[in-house]
This record gives sequence, structure tokens and C-alpha cells, in this order.
Amino acid sequence: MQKIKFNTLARHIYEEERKYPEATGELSDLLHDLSLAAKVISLEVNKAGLVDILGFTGSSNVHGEEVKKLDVYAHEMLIKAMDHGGHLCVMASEEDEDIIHIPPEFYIGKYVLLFDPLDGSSNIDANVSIGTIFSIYRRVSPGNGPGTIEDCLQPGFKQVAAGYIIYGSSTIFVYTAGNGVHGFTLDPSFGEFILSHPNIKTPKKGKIYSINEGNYLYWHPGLKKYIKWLQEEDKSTGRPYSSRYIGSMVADIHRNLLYGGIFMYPADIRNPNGKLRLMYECNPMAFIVEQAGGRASDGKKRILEIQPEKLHQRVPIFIGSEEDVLMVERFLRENE
Ligand code: P6P
Repeated sequence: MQKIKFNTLARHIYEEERKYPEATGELSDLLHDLSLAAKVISLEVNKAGLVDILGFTGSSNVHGEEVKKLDVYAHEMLIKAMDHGGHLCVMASEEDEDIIHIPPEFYIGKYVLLFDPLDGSSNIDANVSIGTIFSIYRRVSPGNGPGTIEDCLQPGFKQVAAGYIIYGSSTIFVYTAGNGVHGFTLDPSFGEFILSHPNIKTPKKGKIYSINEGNYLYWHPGLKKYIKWLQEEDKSTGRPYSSRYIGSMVADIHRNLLYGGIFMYPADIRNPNGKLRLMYECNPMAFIVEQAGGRASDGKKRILEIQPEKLHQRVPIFIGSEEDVLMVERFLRENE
């Protein structure tokens, strides 16, 4: 096991920035501000189970602060942490129908931030890992004024950075700025994210498949055949695969990123576009997984090449180890 050099997220971000002479440091500051928000959200998520036990009134806690639903809290915390840094021209959140403008009193920058503040938050009461997902683009609208919807509706290959923070047995910040994928584990004793997963590469082929099999009846016939194929015994292809499904996208994809395997949220008869959001979940996860050597498609087309039409549009997603995603694409194609 290669010894991991001691490094913090803050230092890693600036070391990466120094590799690009033209870098202004703005992206570094953005990522640093996001890591700050992540620490605060992590604190709150880890306290969540205590809300009832510690006699919080439910609408306001012993300090007189209003106790909000965690996903609303995370949404508001991210906006508060990111709106005044001077690096953004516009934001958009999975929790907000419309784009989020930078208050007029703050400087407007050249980047665009989209985020899912707390994906999988319905699992929090069961103490299941959940996560924040973020995606960063450069502005494309002309001028230096407020950003527009056009800045937010860019195809995923235009991302300059993407990442997630998984709040689980530990809090891990995973990101890419287009030069590999790196993971940092929060040491709560001194509040720093420490390099724990340098240059993550996902196995070319896994032995895990992740999908909600409760939707089997509504699937595409090719998908039904693929899942049955995975369950047959054939030691030469590592089958049968293991089924692992947490129901929290960040947790499922983080595990498969490290161990190998495929995560699927397909279209079905009831949901012709699947369930997961292109801009807030699929694009950032696709950028990360591709940077780690994996693949992400909607079953036909590379996720990162989909031209967005709506801020909250849903897409089917097959993401993970390259050979596994290619295989399900083949089953879908051959059983049109
Ligand atoms: P289902 C959580 O609600 C979420 O948005 C993702 O994190 C997760 O992968 C998916 O939905 C689970 O959906 O329909 O299987 O419960």
C-alpha cells in the first residue's frame, strides 16, 4: 500500500493551481469556500439524530435558532458561504426552482455553481450516508453583470470542476478539476480535510451492480436481460455480481468508484427520463467517474454531451466501471 503524503485539501488545491500559470486562484478560492460550507453542513448532519434526544423544540433549538429540515439548512448554508466570495455570477440549486442571483452588494465573478445541497436526505433518519454534490462552470453569457440561465444550462463537458462531500462514517470531500480525482477525509479534531484518496482510479470492471430492483416490472427488456445475465454463474466473467443498493446516490457511487461496479437509475415505463437530475447529480458524477477512468451514459449517449434544456431535467444514468457500462449499453442496443 503506497504511503500517502500528508496533505490538506487547502494545500492540494493551491498545489494544483500552481500547475496552471494562467490560473488566477479564483477556482481555488471557490473550492476552498465549498470545503468550509462542507464542514458546517457535516457538523449539522452529524447532530441530526440528536434533534429529538436533546429536547430541541422542533421549530427552534435551545439556542433559539430555528431547526430546519437538513436539506433546506444545507441549501441555505451553501448560498450563504458562496454568494459573497466574488467568484460567482450565478448559482442554481436542486432545492430551488429558479437560478439564484448574487446579491447586488457583492462582486460578480466568472464562475457558475450548481449544487444538490443534500442528496439522499430522506435517508438521514436511518443514519444512512448522504451527500452534497457540486458542479462548476465558467460563465458563457457576455459582460460582467449577473449570470443567466444560459450560464447554468451548459453541457457537462464544459465543467471546470465537480465534486461531492459524503457524510457517512467519516466526511469525505472528493473532487476533480480535470486533473484526476482526489479524496480528503475530514479530521474533526482540527477541522481539516486530509488527503486520504490520492488520484482515485476506478477498476475497469467491477463485481457490484446497484439498481432499485423494485422497478423490475417497468424496465426496458434489454435491462431485464442484463440484470439476469449479471446473476448467472460464470466465474470467467466474475459472475454472479453482488447487488449493493443504498438508495443514496453519493454513497452508492462513492463505493463503486473505489471498489468498481455499475450504478444505474434507468428510464422505465413510469419515468421515461429516470429520476436523477442531469445538472445537479448526473453531470458532476459523470465528470468525476470519467476522470477516474470510468464511463457514464444515458444508455446510449455520454452524459457529459447531453445539451441541457431545463434546469431540473432528469436523465437515465448508467455510471461506473467502463466495461460494465459498455456491457449494459450493448444489452440495451441489442434488445431495442
Ligand atoms: P429510489 C435519493 O432520494 C435519490 O435522489 C438518490 O440519491 C438515490 O440514488 C435515488 O434517489 C434513489 O431512488 O427510487 O431507488 O428510492
